[in-house]
Amino acid sequence: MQNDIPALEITPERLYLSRRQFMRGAGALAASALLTACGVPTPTPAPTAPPAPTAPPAPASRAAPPTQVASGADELGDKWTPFDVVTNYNNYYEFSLDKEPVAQAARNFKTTPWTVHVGGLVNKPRAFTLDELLQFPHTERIYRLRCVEAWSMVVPWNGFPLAQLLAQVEPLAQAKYVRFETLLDPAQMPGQRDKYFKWPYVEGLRLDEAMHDLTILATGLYGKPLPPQDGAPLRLVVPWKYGFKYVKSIVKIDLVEDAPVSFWMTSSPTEYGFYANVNPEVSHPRWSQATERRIGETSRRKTLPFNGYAEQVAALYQGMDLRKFF
Ligand SMILES: Nc1nc2c(c(=O)[nH]1)N[C@H]1C(S)=C(S)[C@@H](COP(=O)(O)O)O[C@H]1N2
Ligand SMILES: [Mo]
Repeated sequence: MQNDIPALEITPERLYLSRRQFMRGAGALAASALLTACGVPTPTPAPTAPPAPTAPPAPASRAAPPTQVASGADELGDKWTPFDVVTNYNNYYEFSLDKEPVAQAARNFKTTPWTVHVGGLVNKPRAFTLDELLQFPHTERIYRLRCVEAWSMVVPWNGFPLAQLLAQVEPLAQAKYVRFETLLDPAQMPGQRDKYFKWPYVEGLRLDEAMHDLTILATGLYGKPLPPQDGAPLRLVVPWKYGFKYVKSIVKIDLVEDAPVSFWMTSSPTEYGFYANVNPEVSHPRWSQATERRIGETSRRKTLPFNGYAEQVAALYQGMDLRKFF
């Protein structure tokens, strides 16, 4: 099925990075110096009571996945990307810098037992087992996923709002951001032996972004438990941001005072910012973000501001210069 996927029109990250890796020997890489230039403003207050979920609860059961994979469309009328594509075209640098080999490389990834430690600036720090996480009331969310590499998919996720988890630990008033960490286990994740990157993968959100009802922790897709290649057993989904914010196989969530420095900000600080809101008007330094290729389609489509979720989230950024805070 790999043949169904047209080649990327842009330079894949790995080619660029391997070039950089080559240049590093010549002392051409001075990455970290720019990190302090990433100023982050004081967050706006968190929105009040998020709207009730629209879809009926659809827990990703551990037992007997359905044999029939249903299909549908998002609210714009665009079809779900086929299950086989969603689960075979993956970005997951812990397993491979190429997309197609990830599923095979991750197939034996151990997701039980699994514990997620939630702490930092909270009243009630606590460890959640996977079974406890699966007990949060789940919903199905049909979301567009727009990768910074300018391709996109439509994915039917199963999960629960991150806000519900955060409510249980009771963030303190000083908590302004949420920091997420992927499992660090080079024995299982061969990519983590690559010294070019600083492991584990880290991502972050402003607290009000984290509390927004669109932000979910996914435990499944297509009504099945999340496959390892898609971030099992638990990954973040923030549909108005570029896909690299969707940190996979989360083991640690901390409420913090300062903006976390993400994996991609560390790896390539001039190219990847903290916010990473989908924005057709702000080009990546190496390509335009004005259009995208929906996987399975031949012609390109226009990229929508905030990936089509502007109505729900634009208010979070009122008064901010989104060219500066990219
Ligand atoms: N831990 C971890 N999380 C990650 C990545 C990664 O390399 N490692 N890649 C990100 C990127 S760039 C994208 S586009 C999405 C892809 O999610 P998918 O493979 O489920 O489509 O995962 C994100 N989460
Ligand atoms: Mo991505």
